[in-house]
Amino acid sequence: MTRLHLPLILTTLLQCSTTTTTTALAAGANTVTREVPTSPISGMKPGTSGLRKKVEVWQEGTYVENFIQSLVDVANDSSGDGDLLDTVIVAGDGRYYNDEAMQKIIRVLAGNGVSNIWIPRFGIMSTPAVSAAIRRCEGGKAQGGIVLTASHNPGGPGEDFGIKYNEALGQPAAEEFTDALYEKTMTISSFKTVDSEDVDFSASVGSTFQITDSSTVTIMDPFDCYLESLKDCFDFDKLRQFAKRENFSLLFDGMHGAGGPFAKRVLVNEIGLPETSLLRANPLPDFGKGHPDPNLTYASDLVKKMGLTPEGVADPAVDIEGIPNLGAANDGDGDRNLIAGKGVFVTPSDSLAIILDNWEAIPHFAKRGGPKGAARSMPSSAALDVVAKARNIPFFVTPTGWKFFGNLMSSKELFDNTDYTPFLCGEESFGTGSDHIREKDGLWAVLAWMSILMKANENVKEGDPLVEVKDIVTNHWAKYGRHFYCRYDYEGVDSDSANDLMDFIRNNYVEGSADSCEADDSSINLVDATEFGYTDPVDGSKATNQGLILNFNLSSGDPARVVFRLSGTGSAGATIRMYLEQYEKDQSKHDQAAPLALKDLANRVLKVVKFEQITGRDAPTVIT
Ligand code: VG1
Ligand code: CO
Repeated sequence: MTRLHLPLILTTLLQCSTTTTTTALAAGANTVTREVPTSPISGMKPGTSGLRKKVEVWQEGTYVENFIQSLVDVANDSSGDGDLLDTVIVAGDGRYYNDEAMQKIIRVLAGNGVSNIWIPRFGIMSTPAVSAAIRRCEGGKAQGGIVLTASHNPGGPGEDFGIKYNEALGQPAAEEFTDALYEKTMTISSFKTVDSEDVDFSASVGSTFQITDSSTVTIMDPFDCYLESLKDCFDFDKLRQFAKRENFSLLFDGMHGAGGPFAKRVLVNEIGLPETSLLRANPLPDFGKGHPDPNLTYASDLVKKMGLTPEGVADPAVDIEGIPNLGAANDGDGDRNLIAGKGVFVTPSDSLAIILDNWEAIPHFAKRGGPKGAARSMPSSAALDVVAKARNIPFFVTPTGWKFFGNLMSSKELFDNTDYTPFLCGEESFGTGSDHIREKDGLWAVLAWMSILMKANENVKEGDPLVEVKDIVTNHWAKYGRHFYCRYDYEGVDSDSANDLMDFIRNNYVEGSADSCEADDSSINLVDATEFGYTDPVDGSKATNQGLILNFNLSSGDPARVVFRLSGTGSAGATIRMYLEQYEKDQSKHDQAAPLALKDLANRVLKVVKFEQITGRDAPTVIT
């Protein structure tokens, strides 16, 4: 099945232009293509989202060239109709090695005859902005985007670098593409490149660099097309008014990732919030030595400023008054989001469900009569399902990774199947988004929550106390029940032990029986266990081994669930993720901290799967 180069039949495309001025700067015109012999390098298998390795691995020899040549070959092969890769965006999240890798990529693309190479000014763009630019810039002319990021993984020497590819509709490359790419990396014998000079990424927008007779680099505006797509989703005029309200304030933590400049452009320049609303909005190659993952542990500054403890509950020692109404953070490439209110942390699974239930507040949905489809990744909580059922919205449960949402969102435009747009989807790992693009979108989530707050305060007079995030969340739980949720991550586990754990669960409880599990005095009983597999409802493609699900029964009669998965985004060893979820309909019990509410379930499941015995680990690295 070919997915590249299908005729674009998008109706909402805007003619965002990449060129405003054209200064032809000859950096190496007439440069002759060289074919350089190389040999396969093992381990270039993309994971959940692109290929991530230690930066030193990428720096070695022709690692970048081998990977990019293989990528170009697959893109060309998969076009099916001989329509070769012609227009490509290359952008990164600004992490260490960004610029050097980009220069190498430009040469390989030019060596392969790619005519138009679009580079954002300074080389930096968030992942959602790349997705928007592929879809909209110059009428959706780009056939793909090469994104240099390891997302939420730390950057700098000794840390991670990564590359992922987005296809013609702005969607992360499907498994079919990445599998073929991996195959190519195993058989590669040469790559094509040119000996051109470096391109100056700081040149003004619209500058063009002639790399060869047939290849040009154009410096593009990173913001325009993305901004247009957000303006289609939200009412910027009204948000600007709301931002002026005397008792409204917002705090956004860019974590020194690529999302910062976009937050500045959108929240400050467009919506009019003061610059003091931004923390760490300047991208840094090592993310200021931080871990650019917006969760309770790594976004600890913001969490504290929102009046929260590291467990995500209100800190009684903090006066709620001085706290911003809305707090948010992005990850390294700006596609994740953390949402908090005064003394309240909104779990990503709850955030998704609440956005669905409040679609009337978001013009992208409201002006088209509400969402026609919704989806969550399997390990995310069932909070979304409950709302979707109540509101009669078709919903889907997909494997982990944004690429699995792509077909659902493009069902009509790619396959002439059922139209599920407008579409809302998300993951427990702080990812939320809609069909305005084909990636999760950190800023979109911030504007969605600001829009929800704005609507909730429509009739609140200037100067009166505002309806807060906390009110919205607690009302939601009262209406639908609460899905207590948290995730334990065990990082740096020895790969064999991690596989042993999965095998133990699979052999004993999935293929064996839940009865083999000894009861104890906790009254938390294993009901059954399954392994998640997925058949894409749109194109029928299959994904297997997508996580082990253990279903429990609590003494209250409410269901509980624990999922085990191995991470596909790490660059060394294994990370075991354990996702805990427990439903509670009794409103009087909704006020507990999630990690506390889930403690008994955690203890029980760790015993059931003999966790410590098999992995040697007695505590998680991070609880989110
Ligand atoms: C993790 C998350 C997953 C997310 C992926 C990419 O994958 O669990 O939900 O889609 O990261 O997000 P894994 O395989 O490590 O669990 V990002 O913002 O790092 O591109
Ligand atoms: Co990311």
